[in-house]
Amino acid sequence: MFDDADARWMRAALTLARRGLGRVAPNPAVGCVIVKDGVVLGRGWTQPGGRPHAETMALAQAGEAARGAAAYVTLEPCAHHGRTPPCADALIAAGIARVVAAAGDPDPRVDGRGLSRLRAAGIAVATGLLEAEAREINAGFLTRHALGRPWLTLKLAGSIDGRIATASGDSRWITGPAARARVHLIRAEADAILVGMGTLRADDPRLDVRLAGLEDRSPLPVLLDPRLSTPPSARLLSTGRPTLILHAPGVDAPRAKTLRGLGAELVEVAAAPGGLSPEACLAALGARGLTRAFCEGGGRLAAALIEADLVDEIAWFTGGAAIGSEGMPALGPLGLSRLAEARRYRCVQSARLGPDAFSLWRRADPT
Ligand code: AOF
Ligand code: ZN
Repeated sequence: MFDDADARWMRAALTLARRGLGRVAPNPAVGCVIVKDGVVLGRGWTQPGGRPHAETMALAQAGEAARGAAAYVTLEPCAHHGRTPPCADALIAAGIARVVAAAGDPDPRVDGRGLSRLRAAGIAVATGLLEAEAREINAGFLTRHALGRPWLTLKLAGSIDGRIATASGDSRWITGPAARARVHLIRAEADAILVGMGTLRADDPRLDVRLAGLEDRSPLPVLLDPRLSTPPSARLLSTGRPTLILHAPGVDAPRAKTLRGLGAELVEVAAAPGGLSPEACLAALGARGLTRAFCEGGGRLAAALIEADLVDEIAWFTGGAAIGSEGMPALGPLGLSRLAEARRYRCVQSARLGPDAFSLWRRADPT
């Protein structure tokens, strides 16, 4: 059904799709390439804010030449009337002869209708080419549709012995510039970045993207602040970017007013022993349309998310310092007595970044 050229064009479409990550929520990041006689006539990807869709952009580039061409799309073209007419109709109107789609769209407004509309119009339709790669790019969109919460990547950065700071809290820097640049790249592809109060107090972070050319890709900062104890002087509140603060019921009203006055958006979520309910926090982010969340600490929040089995992926950065057992551990207590009870992750990627190491771990399927 597919030949080498099909795979090559779909790979190009997947590369274009990635450009949208972190800027298109709640929409998926889709890529589209329009090809005729081995020549690319149009390239498109979902635009910031989620519209125009990838197909619209690629068709506009191809113009009249699209007649008789093939379209490679990383997701089934949409079939619903949103802010613009359906992409399936646009492909039909442009005279596209063949559509190759990598994956289906679970949005109930689409869900097979895009492809059947194309088939009904006499277009040759093939699906499933590089589907795993496409699903990987849209893990956020798919997770939100399936579970009502964003895909969650947890960052852990520690010493050679898994400590994130010395006993006195000194943590700058365990990893070097190359590892920290990679963290900023992950931030750039996230819709939201989560931290707990321990990290806010210890680091007073800005949680933005400080990579040349990607400064406008900073995700929405989300503070998990049960009792609304964020100090009004927090650097995060003076960046001019919106900040979301999740808090427990029954917080101090004047404090809420002060934080709102500084531009923060406050959302109440259910409490749980020791803080906020991790499930309720992620559900609140999903309800707000966020599809990709990146948690940057600290150890207690990380442990709570792992315990609730909400962590889809762990980005683990190791620096070469040996800190010793007085140092602060990467994870707070998990209360395990038997290893059989431990959450398991499997390594799917690893790389050396300067003198440091990076590895990516995915939730292991239950055995
Ligand atoms: C496509 N190409 O590039 C994207 C699609 O709010 P709307 O009207 O933009 O519709 C959002 C839905 O459209 C989204 O849930 C998903 O089903 C689809 N996204 N479809 O054909 C694209 N981003
Ligand atoms: Zn569309």
